[in-house]
Amino acid sequence: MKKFYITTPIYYVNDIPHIGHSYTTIAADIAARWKRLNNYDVFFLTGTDEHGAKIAQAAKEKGKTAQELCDEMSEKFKEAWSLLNISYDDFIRTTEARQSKAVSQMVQDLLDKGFIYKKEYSALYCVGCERFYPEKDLDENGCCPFHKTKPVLQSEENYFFRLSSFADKLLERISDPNHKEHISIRPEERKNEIIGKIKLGLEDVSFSRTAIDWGIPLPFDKSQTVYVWVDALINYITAIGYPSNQEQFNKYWPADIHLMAKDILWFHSVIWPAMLMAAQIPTPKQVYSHGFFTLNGNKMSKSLGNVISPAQLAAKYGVDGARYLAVTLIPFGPDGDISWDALTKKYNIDLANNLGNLISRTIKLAEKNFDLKVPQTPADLSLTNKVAEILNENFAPAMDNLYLHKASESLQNALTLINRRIESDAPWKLANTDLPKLANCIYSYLQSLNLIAIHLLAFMPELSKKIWLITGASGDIETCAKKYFADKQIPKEGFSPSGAQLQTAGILFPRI
Ligand code: ME8
Repeated sequence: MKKFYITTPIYYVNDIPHIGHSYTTIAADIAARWKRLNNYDVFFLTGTDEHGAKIAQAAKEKGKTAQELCDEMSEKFKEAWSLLNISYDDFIRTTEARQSKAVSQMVQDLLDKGFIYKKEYSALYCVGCERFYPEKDLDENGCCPFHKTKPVLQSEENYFFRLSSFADKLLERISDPNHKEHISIRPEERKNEIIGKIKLGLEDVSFSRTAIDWGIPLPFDKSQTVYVWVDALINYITAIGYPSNQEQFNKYWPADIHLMAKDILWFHSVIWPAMLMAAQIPTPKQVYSHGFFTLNGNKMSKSLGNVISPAQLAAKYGVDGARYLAVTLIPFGPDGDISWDALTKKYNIDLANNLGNLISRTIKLAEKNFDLKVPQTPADLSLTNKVAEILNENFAPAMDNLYLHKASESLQNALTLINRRIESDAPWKLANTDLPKLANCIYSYLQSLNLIAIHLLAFMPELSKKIWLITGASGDIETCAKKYFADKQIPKEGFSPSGAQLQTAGILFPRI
């Protein structure tokens, strides 16, 4: 069995989860579910980033200890992911003992191998990003490009990591797809940005802090804590067993996809692989930076009061509706803008009209004319085969490349094909004129809907199961989906055998 290890960033616990965190996590969940349906042994990791100045400051402002804040907020992330039906295999917190053990081991190893040294340093620090900024990387007002705040000058004696020695090796691995340890950075534009930046030269990076005590102490100098980003990146190997569970570590490492937005691509595609190379650990196979979105043209922020929470999304569109809409509204890759209006429009078109109406029309016809049963008719899979053709050609490749918007486009094309067929069949006229033809039509719509449900499963796990039941399909949907994705064979009698009991659908997607 092939393995697939996918990670989300571990999110800062200074604030509650919002639609930005949900976006990455839902996308990773869909990728993980898709791979499981394709018979991969999947490990899907998410978690929370709990050390550093930002968290210590937030705790102070809220009148709590840092640990109290971390305990409370990591629960909020878990609650959000439980609400959104996120099927993670592990949720890691950087304040756990397994993390401090792994971080200490890795940092000591890097020191022993000669990649860490001490030096006096003075530079501008953005607490929001938890990083130093060279002046050239600030915007025209001298502010951090992400937080729009002025970084503060910090002078410390820190331990440094010899990042500068890895420029050539990184360029080789990133640029050459035939390199045996190729690091694929996606999308292409982001890869080119990273290559361009590495070519400008890499400076060594600070690896520790003296002024921040909310962190993991350096094993070889307890007066300093490990820099929060170093701590955070190591989570990806801690969770699968580094350094003690070698067997599990070897099973899942290297990561197949580290998923995130562009704000933190540099850490994942440059600093993290360099740390791994220094420690002689294989580098990740792919670093995927999806788009960073704005809301009605604005950055989401508490002060603007425009933050959308996972609960608000789920309350408006249902959990499965929220999952589908969040990741398919804008193309997955480039930056984009989202709004409640655009989400609702897509909900009404894709889900209420194209899918919801199709199901309710089909079930009503069967209820009225065939006693709410799959009609008795010779198995005719011609329509279903056409639906399969569209999906085979476009859906699977889109999913494999994480083009989630393209996958949804292909589903919508398949639904349009079925809806057009209904329009041309005009089955509502057949009840009095041609009952065998009506039986054939309803049978065809039901089989096609089953195929749609199988393909929607990674996006909408609960609603797909419901559609499967409503349409009288036999067997467990996940087992049938796995079998279908393995051999692409629709069962001879269809998924819903003639005579099977259907269920009244109600309104699955009420129009908003
Ligand atoms: O950076 N659009 O955590 P973080 C798209 N702890 N994605 C968004 C988004 C938006 N507007 N806003 C947030 C950290 N995200 C570190 C990570 S990993 C070793 C350490 C998502 O809480 C996106 O995935 O600031 C982005 O990269 C991440 O949240 C940043 O989360």
